[in-house]
Amino acid sequence: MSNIIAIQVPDIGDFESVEVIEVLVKVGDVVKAEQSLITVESDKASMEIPASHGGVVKSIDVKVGDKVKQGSVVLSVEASSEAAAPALAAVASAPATAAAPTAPAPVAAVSTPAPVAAPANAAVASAAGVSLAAVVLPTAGKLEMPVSTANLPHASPSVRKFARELGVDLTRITGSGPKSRIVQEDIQNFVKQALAGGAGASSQTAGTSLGGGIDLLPWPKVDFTKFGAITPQPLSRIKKISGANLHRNWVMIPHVTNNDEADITGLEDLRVTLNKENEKSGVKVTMLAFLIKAVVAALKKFPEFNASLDGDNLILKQYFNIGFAADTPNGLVVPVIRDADKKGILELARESSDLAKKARDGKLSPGEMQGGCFSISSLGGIGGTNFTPIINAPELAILGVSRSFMKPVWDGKQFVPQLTLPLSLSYDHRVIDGASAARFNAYLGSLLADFRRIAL
Ligand code: CAO
Repeated sequence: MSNIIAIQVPDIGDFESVEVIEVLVKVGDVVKAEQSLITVESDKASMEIPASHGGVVKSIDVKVGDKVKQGSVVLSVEASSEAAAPALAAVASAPATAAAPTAPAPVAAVSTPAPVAAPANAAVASAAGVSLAAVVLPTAGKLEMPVSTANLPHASPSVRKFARELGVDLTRITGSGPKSRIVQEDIQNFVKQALAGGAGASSQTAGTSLGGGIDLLPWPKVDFTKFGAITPQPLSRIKKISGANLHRNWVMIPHVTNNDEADITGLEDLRVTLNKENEKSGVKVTMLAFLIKAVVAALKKFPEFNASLDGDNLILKQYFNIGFAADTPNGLVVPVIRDADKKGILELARESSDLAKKARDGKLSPGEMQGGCFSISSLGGIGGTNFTPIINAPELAILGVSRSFMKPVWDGKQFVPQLTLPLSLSYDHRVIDGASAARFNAYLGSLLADFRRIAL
């Protein structure tokens, strides 16, 4: 024996009529007593209207946007005689066949239990001054205004519950519903974004909740033609690849840059002399070759710089492959000089020059850009005083070199001219401390100031 029960909106307190903003069930659903059926919203609060009885939903009498008040029929359920009692367990165990149509039965009009409320907006929530628990706990009798002293986002109780189940902090979400209300889809999108962002970041995000994700505003959409003529130009293949890598590295690695200066007065004299002596060899000795040699010596002294992070492990490398940024017409590439520790200055100069030419001609093989331990980005031939080079993951540091300049230095008796090379060392602060970076950079400077130290 079953009967049809029309479930009505109960006493909702001082509210004359409220708008239906969500219908949470559909025809054919088996609902339990106390289960939320619809969410309604006044200008002050949103609340869920729960079922007074369990059963199978036979018809739904409201839709989103309708105005309802106390006594409005929300929907009808067909309840068996046992299920008609508002006992949650009885309905929960009702067989699926309960959904089968039966002969028309008398319709009994009943009101639902007291609604469950949530604040319509933060201002109301904080004005109410009650505890946040009221948002989700059923209240007896009339609607009580829920609350919190904090700014609560605008979302219905069911959406709040959904967010709680997923551990999502609603204050991080911008609602796409009417009056910026957060709807279930906003939470699903937020979780999707967080998962997509976290997928490539396993070691970095380990132990971080979704609340620790990067929650950025959407990229500005501007119709540039409103302001003048434009010419769209696709990014080169190299720019697309290097851009994505640079972006990941910049976002995922906590960069700090230590700036220092090296006295290269003597080294530049040596370089010029060597080039004069080697004029016929066809190999031009570059500052880059000296830098590679000095960097290898510094990496030997500070092994944590010649390493990569793998989860909680530091992978210390026993080899010394040094990459250098090469500017090409199509964008930035980083060829790698392998086993730089086993090569002399002339060999390093020749190899870096060959690799830079190959890079500019677009002829580098993938293997020639792999296996680097540390990179150097030299803008010295172009200009600048200092800059922040972006670490080439999974390396832990990169040396940026700017244009050398003459500066007067006091030697105790007089000012003497000093050719000075700016060194900008960016390092991964998860592994390398500021003091270690300062020591590495200062040591590198001391090697460049007196290259004989490399032999020590
Ligand atoms: N200070 C002053 N002059 C410098 C210098 C410095 N730090 N470094 C190089 N120079 C001079 C050279 O002596 C050379 O002068 P001459 O022609 O009179 O001999 C001139 O600048 C050109 O040098 P170069 O840059 O061609 O040669 P290099 O070996 O120093 O560098 C390479 C080679 C591949 C690093 C360079 O060509 C290059 O591509 N640099 C750009 C790297 C880049 O884009 N970095 C940014 C990446 S984003 O972080």
